[in-house]
Amino acid sequence: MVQYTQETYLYDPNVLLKLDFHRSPAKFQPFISAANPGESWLRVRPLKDTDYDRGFLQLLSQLTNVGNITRTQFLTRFSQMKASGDYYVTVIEDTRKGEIIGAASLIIERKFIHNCAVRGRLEDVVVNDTYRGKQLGKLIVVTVSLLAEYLGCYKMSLDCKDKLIKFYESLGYVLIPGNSNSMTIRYDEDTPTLKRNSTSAATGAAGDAYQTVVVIMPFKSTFIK
Ligand code: 16G
Repeated sequence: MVQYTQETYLYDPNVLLKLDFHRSPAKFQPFISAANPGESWLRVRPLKDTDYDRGFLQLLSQLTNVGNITRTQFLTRFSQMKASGDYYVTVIEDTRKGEIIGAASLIIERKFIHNCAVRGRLEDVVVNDTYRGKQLGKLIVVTVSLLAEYLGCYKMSLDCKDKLIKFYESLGYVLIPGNSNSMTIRYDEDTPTLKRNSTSAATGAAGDAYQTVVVIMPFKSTFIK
């Protein structure tokens, strides 16, 4: 384990304490929030530069292919995200073990439309499946969804597998009739140059189709200019 003299958050952790979980249509039983996640040993917080040593990447590998990322690569990407100010990678830590057990990212996209609005994208949602029954999937998604609203996004959207539509619907996301398609073109991940040698539309296996689900924010703030 590497010893750090100082740790850096990706974004200000205090913002998470300002979120009003009563605004979410999600039903928490019992009621929990980012500030009070239900167990004294659970902590909802922004990603830290030290989370390389807390199993963050191993957790992401429960979602998709992560690759062998070195500490330097991780820290470089972390710095780029922090400098941009538009990445809100949020995690749940089991502080007893110093291990990241849940994660979700809000990415802010800056637009010209809607009076130079900002929109949110919900990405890379994953919860360690050995922590089932603690509402942590709901907790991490609601946290970043409320964060998107707090930051002034006019909408937040996500791509998910069909089997997850019910879950996201219970948190306020809707399939917009006539406008719920997610289309993808996949590029060769092994080609590190801009010149790609393979471009093919991803069709996915039957029953594995992706849907776009959107939540429209009930109010707008002007937090992000
Ligand atoms: C899902 C995730 C997306 C992630 C992708 C990885 C959510 C809401 N959606 O679509 O964020 O990046 O899976 O799959 O978490 P890929 O490796 O096929 O891109």
